[in-house]
Amino acid sequence: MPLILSTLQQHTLTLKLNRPDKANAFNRDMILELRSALDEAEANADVRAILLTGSGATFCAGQDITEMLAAQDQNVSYHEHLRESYNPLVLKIRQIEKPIVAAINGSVAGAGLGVALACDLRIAADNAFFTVGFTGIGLVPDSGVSLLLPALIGLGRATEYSFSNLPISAQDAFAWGMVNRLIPADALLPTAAQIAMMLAMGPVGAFGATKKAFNRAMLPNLAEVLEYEGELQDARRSEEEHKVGVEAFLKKERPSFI
Ligand code: T3D
Repeated sequence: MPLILSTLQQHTLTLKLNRPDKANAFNRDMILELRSALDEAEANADVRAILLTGSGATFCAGQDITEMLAAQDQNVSYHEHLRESYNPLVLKIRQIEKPIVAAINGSVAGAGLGVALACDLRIAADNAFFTVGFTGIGLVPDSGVSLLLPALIGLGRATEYSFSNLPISAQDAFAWGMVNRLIPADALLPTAAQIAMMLAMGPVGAFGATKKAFNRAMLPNLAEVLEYEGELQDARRSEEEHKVGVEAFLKKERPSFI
């Protein structure tokens, strides 16, 4: 079963994260498949807009925590993992000179939030939830979340929701500017596809140049921030808080950090 489902219609490539029984959490293979789908989309002149969404009831739960546990056992550096996985993925989403729309069909957390925030537009189902996620397992926001979240909702709210790890409702996300449109859940995909197809019919060269201008104006330090997140994440990796958070998640318990 492919981990990324892809369909091309009216110059719009829909990419669907496809691990619905795992809340579309990213494992290594899914990240690689998404990266190569984006590389192909970038090179294919027939693709003029990209729509990213999730299968089932969740957009994406971020890094697969069971895989993270295996990486712990094998002593794999989180910094190296980020360098090979989410950092190039987030940079690619920002660098592709074509509009990328995220259709957020349910909960989104962790690196899934980073990927959604890196997209150009976010169209969310009215029952979607946005959880920062990282601190819940004793980690630091990565995948660009430490730059993109405060840029979109302000430092105060970004700090509050990173610390509390409480979900942000779609309604608040819309009111705070993190989401461009709210759509009733059953109409999300057709509406988001229509928006992406309209963009595909537009001056895509100018859209690409606009992205470059916004990247330069608002996110000139994105690559450096991704590197720094990796450094911090590596330090968090060996902390007791991370162990406690992961164990609690796997046991479906509330972590006790004291
Ligand atoms: O180097 C590195 O890799 C470091 C990088 C880290 C990047 C990160 O992304 S860290 C953050 C990881 N993600 C999280 O902490 C989020 C954890 N998940 C959640 O908070 C919730 O699952 C959601 C808010 C995303 C969705 O909630 P809900 O109620 O819709 O679904 P659920 O019941 O919690 O999850 C459904 C299933 O997916 C469930 O499995 P089960 O019980 O049906 O067998 C759950 O365990 C599984 N699942 C959810 N998230 C993950 C996951 N399995 C593995 N990894 C997950 N992240």
